[in-house]
Amino acid sequence: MSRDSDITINVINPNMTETMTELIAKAAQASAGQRTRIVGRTARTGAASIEGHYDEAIAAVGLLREVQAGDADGCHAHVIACFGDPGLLAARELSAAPVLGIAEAAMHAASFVATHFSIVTTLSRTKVIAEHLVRNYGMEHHCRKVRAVDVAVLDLDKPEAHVRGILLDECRDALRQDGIGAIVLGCAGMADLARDLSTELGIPVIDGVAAAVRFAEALVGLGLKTSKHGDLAFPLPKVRTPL
Ligand code: 5HY
Repeated sequence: MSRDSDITINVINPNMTETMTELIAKAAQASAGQRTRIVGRTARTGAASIEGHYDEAIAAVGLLREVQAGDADGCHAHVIACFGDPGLLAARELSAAPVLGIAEAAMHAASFVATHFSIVTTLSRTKVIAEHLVRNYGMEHHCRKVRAVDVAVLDLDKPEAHVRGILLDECRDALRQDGIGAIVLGCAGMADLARDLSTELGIPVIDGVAAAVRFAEALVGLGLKTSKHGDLAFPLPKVRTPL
């Protein structure tokens, strides 16, 4: 694929809330290059929002179904737009196209622009999921702390939740206390707040949706695809219930 041809990126919201997919797709298209078309997809099975291990487990099949649909439509890369990166490795098995999780992308972007960062996520109960990912991605050296604002995922876009103010206060505490140079936002539903918070705080505030879209473009531009040698080879043929 030559560097300047059109590409299509399949941006999947693994929860079942269409309004959240609209916010995510808008943020993705706003951060994408001129020749990139974003296709936003919403899981049709699973949970209205993903706020724990159980939600992640039941969301995975719905996510994989949308990866399959994106491949059938010839998309060049997939983005899993949920901060737990649910089903990431299974999606990489299923598809030859690059698959980016927004948590992994955001952490790597943060590590390129700051030696240390903190993550600010939604509910306290999901902090452990982000902490597991920090270890899985080898980010323990860079990530100083995972914080939570205890606002539910589906309340993030409610004006009465005062999310911007609450996030700003938590980010300011992180700046004062954690010895960091950047903040990673821990939910796809915060994608539209990153630029404004970054301007207000004067530090990089990273939204994983934008980071994943840009990294996906770079991988496609490099002509890189998911390796089909080893653990990410296509699933072995066997009897399975269809996705
Ligand atoms: C997300 N949940 O990005 C995660 C955020 C979280 O439905 N979309 C969700 O709290 O883990």
